[in-house]
Amino acid sequence: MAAAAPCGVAGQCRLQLLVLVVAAAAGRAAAAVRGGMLYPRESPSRELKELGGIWSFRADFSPGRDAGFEQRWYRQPLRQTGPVIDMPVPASFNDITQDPHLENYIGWVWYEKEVLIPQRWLQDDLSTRVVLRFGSAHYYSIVWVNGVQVVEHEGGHLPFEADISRIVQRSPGVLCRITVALNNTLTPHTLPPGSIQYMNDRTRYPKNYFVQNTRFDFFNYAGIHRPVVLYTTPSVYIDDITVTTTSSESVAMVRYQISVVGSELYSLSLSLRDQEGKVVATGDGPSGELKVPNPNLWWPYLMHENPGYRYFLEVKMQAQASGVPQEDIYTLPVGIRTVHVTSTQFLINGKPFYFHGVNKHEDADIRGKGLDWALIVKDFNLLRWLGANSFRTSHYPYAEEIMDLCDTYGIVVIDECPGVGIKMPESFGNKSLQHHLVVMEELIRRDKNRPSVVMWSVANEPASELPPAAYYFKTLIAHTKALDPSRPVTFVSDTNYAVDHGAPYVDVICVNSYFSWYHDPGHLEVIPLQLTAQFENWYKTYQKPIIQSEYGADSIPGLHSDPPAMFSEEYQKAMLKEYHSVFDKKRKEYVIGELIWNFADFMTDQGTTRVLGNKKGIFTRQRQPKSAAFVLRERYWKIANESSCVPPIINHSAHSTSSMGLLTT
Ligand code: GCB
Repeated sequence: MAAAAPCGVAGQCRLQLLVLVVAAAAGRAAAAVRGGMLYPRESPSRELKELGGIWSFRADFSPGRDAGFEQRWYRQPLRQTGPVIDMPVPASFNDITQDPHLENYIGWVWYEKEVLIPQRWLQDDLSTRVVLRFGSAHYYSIVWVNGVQVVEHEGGHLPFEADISRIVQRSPGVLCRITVALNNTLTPHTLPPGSIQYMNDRTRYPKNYFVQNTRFDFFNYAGIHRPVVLYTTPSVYIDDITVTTTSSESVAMVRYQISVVGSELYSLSLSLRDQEGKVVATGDGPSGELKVPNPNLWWPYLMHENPGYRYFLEVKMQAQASGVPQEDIYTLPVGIRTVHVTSTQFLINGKPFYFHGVNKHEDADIRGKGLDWALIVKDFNLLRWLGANSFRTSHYPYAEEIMDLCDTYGIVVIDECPGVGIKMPESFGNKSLQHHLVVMEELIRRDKNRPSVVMWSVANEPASELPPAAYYFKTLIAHTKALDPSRPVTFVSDTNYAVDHGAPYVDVICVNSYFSWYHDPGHLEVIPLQLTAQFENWYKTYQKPIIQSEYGADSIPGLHSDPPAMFSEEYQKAMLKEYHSVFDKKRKEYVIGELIWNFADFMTDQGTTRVLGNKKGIFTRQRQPKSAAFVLRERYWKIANESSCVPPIINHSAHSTSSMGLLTT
């Protein structure tokens, strides 16, 4: 990625101007995260207002990219400080215009929206709390409301919010101005890491020329990627709920812990309802256990005729605040399920689970990484058509709206944090580690109650052969386990088994390999030998179950070659078949999953190995199947048929779309 240089002074100064704020913030962010981050849901005590749509937007092309701060653009409407364009939210800003400078822009961009706050939210003088919440914004965000800074957040892919009650209550009836400054600069200490490189050779590059280098293989889309909402709670409110579940055949226990903010004097009552609305258990107080006789367990898709069963935990809080009674109600969906790992198996509800699924990206034409309901539902339909029971959120946490559907449909998730491309030695230092710990805290805080999430992945393909990786992953994985003892932890490795310093600390070995592609390109015949050796070496060394967490080949749809040649649809299919024959032997032993790289073609930086992006999708970026999709579909349904104890749900007809309706009910 290249851009016009930000400032006309020495390189070092330019680097500082651009990166300073992000780097300083990375240092500050080392504190543990505080409070809950419940998904905003309406209830009798909570209202919600979506702020999606058109926002005003300006990229700061000034020398140094810092005009917005120097001129304090947040103090008045953005249109008064210069030209603005319309920008959709949620969406990445990169592909919205025809301007290549904006597509490849690095630095600060500014968003603004003026919103009318409902009068009733402001009437009763601070007994209503008004919260401004961002589902995610990439990468570093500073938010002002009516010119007052309300929150600063480092990192894309995870939510952040601010209580803005006092600010909006100061000026009822007038438009409330929300201004966001967003910086997509990556440093060696951000997640993912990156670096700015200034090209000072004036015979080869124009003055002040720089590029942002990254070591990951997807386009560094930026913008307000997920929904922005305003929601209310009473001033005494349910801040967080943590639920864990255990079960035996005839009874399940739902253990809960609730935190309330705003008063010490409150009471809590809980009722757990089934899908018919019948109360199956009740409780009270901030922690305890609910006993559920004859529970309906949460089962993965294709493992049960009724996958994704969720109860609804209604938490009711009553309190007095300054003599005024307050009530808050929050309803949390709860799936009852257990997860265990043995040396050869991954057990969900005590039964062996085989991951037959995909790796995805949040990526599409025009909107980039912006949330898009039509795309989300289409993807779930394709996943179920494929017979996929799982995916990994490669290489960052996905939208909460996606995670909700995983819970609902029973799609099992390996939940990955944005620890991708950690290759530079300096990215293994304390500063990076501290930030990584915080990101895991934020991720677990957000997704801890999701039954679909069965394992955390703390990184993808780090340089785990470097000696500092040992301490780094030991600390990171121990921290993750301390935060959530109920789930196994992994990271995804492409390092040789003999020199991987992180692998001793994981519960499941996740390994990526591209035999016949990046290694021995064009030589499909090497796959059986090399893949067998890969599995045997890892198992011999660690005696832990193994997931083939990536394998794949690029294919250009419509490009044909027989005998199969690289980039043709035939080659992608042939590669799959070679891999599958080894999986079929090893899944009888300790291989517990296979996740194709990738579900769909996706955008990357430009480069000699990328043809308008990465083409390893089994679907195109527009979600049309390549030939490989049919190979995988046949295989996944076959595996599901073999292992399922419930024949009717997997009795699909190969090409019928109406069968999908049956499958999902
Ligand atoms: C990998 C990476 C993934 C890439 C993929 C590829 O190992 O984990 O992010 O996109 O290979 O296609 O090169």
